[in-house]
Amino acid sequence: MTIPLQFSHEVTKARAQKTPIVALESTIITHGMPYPQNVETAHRVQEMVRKNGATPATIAVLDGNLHIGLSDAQLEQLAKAKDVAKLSRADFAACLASGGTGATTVAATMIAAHLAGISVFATGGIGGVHRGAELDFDISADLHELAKTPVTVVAAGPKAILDVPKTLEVLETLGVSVITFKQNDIPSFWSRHSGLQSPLRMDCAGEIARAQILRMEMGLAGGQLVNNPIPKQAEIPQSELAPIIAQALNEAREQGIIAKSVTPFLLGRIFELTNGASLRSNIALVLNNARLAAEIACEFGKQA
Ligand code: PSU
Ligand code: MN
Repeated sequence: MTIPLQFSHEVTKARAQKTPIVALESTIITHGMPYPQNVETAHRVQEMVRKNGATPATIAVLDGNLHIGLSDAQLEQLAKAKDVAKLSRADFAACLASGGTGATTVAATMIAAHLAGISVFATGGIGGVHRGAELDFDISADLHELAKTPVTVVAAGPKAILDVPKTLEVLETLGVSVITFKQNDIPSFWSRHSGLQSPLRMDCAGEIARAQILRMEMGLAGGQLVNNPIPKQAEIPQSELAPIIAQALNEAREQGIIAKSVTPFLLGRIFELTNGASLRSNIALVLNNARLAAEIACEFGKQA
């Protein structure tokens, strides 16, 4: 039996010509942003990757096929679809087996990227240790995937809805390289700063690619998390967001939201409570991450 992989035209061409490719996830499209901003953003992110010298490969499962790169029509269909599964390591293969349709989270996108020979992946923010995880054990499978799969993930830091110090502790335990781009402290998604010291700092894309290549040559499993701070003009200061996040978290608790629904619920409520400002920031940071990921992918091409 073989994995039902389908490559888009442009990804097929990039593979044949061995030019840089950047993987992009699809949960941010189906569960992270409302329509039509989700599909508009997906197009802009793909364009940003192309403009910076790489080919975008948006990843999703459509009718039991694992797509590496989506056509415009497939992207539109996914962005509008309701009841799309949110796939992670646990349910990825089952979705393929049952002919289902699912969006890939950071964890599932890393798995797919690795299968397709793609070393770099751009997203918004990774999942992590949720606040109160000592009671409900809600720790994103994204963290374990970073420990296992050799892909460099460019994000804007752990989402501020999480317990960021605990997320950093788990990443350290799992041996994941946590690198912040061009600053000393960890960015926290909608805000540039968290005040928490980043374990590592790098200032150039070439060094980031080299560290991943050396990691693989040394036989160290797993990838790297690159935290790329949101551009200054697009950030929402932490002090402004803190009460809104607290309210969204309270509502989630009161309404008994659990498991996979927690992150989409919180992102949706924060969007409403900030009158859409959180979405504008989210779009700006994803674009910024796509640019850096393309630069890193180009460096992989030169060094590998
Ligand atoms: N980044 C965003 N929006 C999102 C996500 C990331 O800007 O919706 C998604 C990613 O797919 C990530 C997932 O893997 O949220 C984490 O979900 P959970 O906390 O349930 O593991
Ligand atoms: Mn979770």
